[in-house]
Amino acid sequence: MIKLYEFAASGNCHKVRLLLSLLDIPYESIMVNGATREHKSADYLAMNPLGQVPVLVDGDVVLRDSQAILAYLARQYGEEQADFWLPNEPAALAQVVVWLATAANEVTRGPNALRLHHKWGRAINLVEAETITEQLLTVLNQHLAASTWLAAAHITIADIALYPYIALASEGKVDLHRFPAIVAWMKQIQSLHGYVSMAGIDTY
Ligand SMILES: N[C@@H](CCC(=O)N[C@@H](CS)C(=O)NCC(=O)O)C(=O)O
Repeated sequence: MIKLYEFAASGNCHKVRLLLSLLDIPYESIMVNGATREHKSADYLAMNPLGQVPVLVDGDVVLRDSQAILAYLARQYGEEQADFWLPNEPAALAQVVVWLATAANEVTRGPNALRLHHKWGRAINLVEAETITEQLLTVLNQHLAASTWLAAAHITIADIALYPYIALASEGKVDLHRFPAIVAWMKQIQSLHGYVSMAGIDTY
């Protein structure tokens, strides 16, 4: 059975949980003990030398990085049409990668950083994180005002990759009600069959 090494409060882990649930894939959740720094132990570093969650283990496949894990699950388990969650067509594939890169960069340096600061007291460059967040949410809202989903005419792993830290933004003192198209997008994700939430995500 697939094993997911994770922290309960991690949005990066939640995107993996969400796709596993939407695809109805059974898995074993292994909670890594952050308090004892289990993610920096030799055994854990053998799976992920960066010492981060999530890590997914599926037989011989050992994967770090939430974006990479989404891509793997999409191709390995994604419904009858293998290219539904991660399109094959070059332009559509590139659009998905645009948003996966945004999840790894602007989302991490913006809303994710603000949440780390306001929820757990992490020292960050507050002005920079607020500026990145404002620009990101403005661009995202404009994009979603014109398209129902981020990268295709249907949901893809791009939507899953962005969703958790956007939906958790209020924990970083960000008011999403100024961005109606983002709220509508979160609402449609929350209405999907198999949707799972996590502590800190409001219901829209
Ligand atoms: N790019 C990685 C980032 C993973 C990451 O930053 N994980 C955090 C939790 S959300 C972590 O393990 N932090 C502990 C540490 O870096 O020591 C991904 O998308 O999975």
